[in-house]
Amino acid sequence: MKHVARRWVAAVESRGLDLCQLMDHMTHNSNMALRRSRSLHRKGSILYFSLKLFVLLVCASSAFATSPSPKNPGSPSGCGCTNRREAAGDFPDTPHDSVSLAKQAAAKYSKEANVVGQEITEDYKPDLEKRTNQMVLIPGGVFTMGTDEPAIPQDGEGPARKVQVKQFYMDMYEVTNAEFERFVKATNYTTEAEKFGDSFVFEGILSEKVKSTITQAVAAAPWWLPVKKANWKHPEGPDSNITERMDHPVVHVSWNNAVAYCTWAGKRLPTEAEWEYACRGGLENRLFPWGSKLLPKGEHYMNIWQGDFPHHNTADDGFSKTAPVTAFPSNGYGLFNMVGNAWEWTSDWWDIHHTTDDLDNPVGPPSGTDKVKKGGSYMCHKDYCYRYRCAARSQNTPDSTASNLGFRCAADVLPDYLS
Ligand SMILES: [Ca+2]
Ligand SMILES: [Ca+2]
Repeated sequence: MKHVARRWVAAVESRGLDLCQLMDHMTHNSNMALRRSRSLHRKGSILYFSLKLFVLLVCASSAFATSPSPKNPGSPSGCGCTNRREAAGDFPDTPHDSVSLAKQAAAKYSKEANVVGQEITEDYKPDLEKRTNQMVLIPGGVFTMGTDEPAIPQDGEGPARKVQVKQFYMDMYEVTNAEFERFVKATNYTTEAEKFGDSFVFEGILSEKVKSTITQAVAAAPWWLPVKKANWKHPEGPDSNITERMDHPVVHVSWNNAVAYCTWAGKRLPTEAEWEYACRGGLENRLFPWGSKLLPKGEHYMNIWQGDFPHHNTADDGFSKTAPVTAFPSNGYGLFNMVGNAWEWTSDWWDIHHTTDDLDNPVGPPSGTDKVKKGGSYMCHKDYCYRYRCAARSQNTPDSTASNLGFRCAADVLPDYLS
C-alpha cells in the first residue's frame, strides 16, 4: 500500500514555533512496507564457538585476512536465516493513538525477534564492543511536569502540573549506532530515511562536495538541507560513515523506526511524562537534569552549541557534532545525555494545551499529527533553540528524520536478557 507521508523538517533549532511551523515540508509517495527478515541466528554456544574457530582457522591460513568477514545479515547461507516480507501498510496513513501504533509494531516485531536481537553472531565482537543497552529502574513518584516560567511558551511548556508516574525502566543511554546495527542485522530492517532516499542534515557538518549537489533548502531555516542518501549509516550523506561513531547516538531514525527498535528490544518508547520525570533525576523545578546552573563547577554537562549559531561552533564542550552516549556526567537516576547530544522521541502525540488537573501516568492526546521529542541536541544554542531543558519540548511527524534526532527506550519490566 502506498500512502502520502508528510515529512516536516526537523524544525528544532529554529527561533521558535513560528519558524518551526514554517519549515518546509515535503510530500512523498512512499511504500511503507517494512521489510523484516527473521534472521534466525539461534545458534547454540557450540555452533557459535565452532564458527568462531572456523573463522579463526581461515583467517590464520590467509595472508590477506586483515579485516573481519563481510557483514551480510541477509545471507541465508549457513545460519538458517529465512526472510519474509511483511505485507504493505504496516503503519497507518492517518493518526492513531500511540498505544495502538505500538501494539501494531509489537505484533510485527515478535518475541522471537527480541530473542534474536540479543544473541551474538559471528559478525559482532562482544569483547571489543561495550554494550550500551542497559536500563535503570526509575522509582515511581509525583513530580512537577512543565513549568510556570516557560522559556518558549508557544511550545506548550506550561503550565506546571502535578503528575504521578509509576516505576519503570529507562535506557541509561541514547540508542547507539552499535545497538541499532544489531537490530538492523537481526531483522534486515530498512529505515524510513533509506526508503525515502534522503534525510535532513545540518549544513555546518556537510562536506563541500555534498553541499554542491543540493539545490533545495528550507527557507525559514536554511541550515537544514535535504541530503540524498543521508541515513543512519551515512549521517552526513554518502561520503560519511559511522565507523568511528559506533558509540554515538543513532540519528536519522523516524518515530516509526524508533518504535520498531524498542519493540524488538523488548522495550517501548517512554511517554513524555516518563521522559521528563527521568530527565529531572529526582530534582524539583530545575532547568537541567543536574540543577539549574548551565555550567556546574564551571564544566560542561551536556553537548550543545557554543558560539555563534549557525555560523561558528566553538565546540567548547568538546563536540561539534554528536558525542559518545557515555560522555558527560549522568543525572541522579544514572541517565546520560538526557539533554543535548541527540533529540529523543517519546510516545506522545503533540499538543500545546495541558490540563492543570493532577494526572496519573498520562500518555498524551489520543491522536495527532506530530510526536513529541525532548531534550534538544548538539545543535541547540540558547538564542535559537533553548530546548536543552527538561521542561522543553518540540515535535515532528512520525516519519521525520534528521541528523540530530535519535531516541532511547523505556520498559515496564526489565527484559530478561538485561536482568
Ligand atoms: Ca557541542
Ligand atoms: Ca539526548
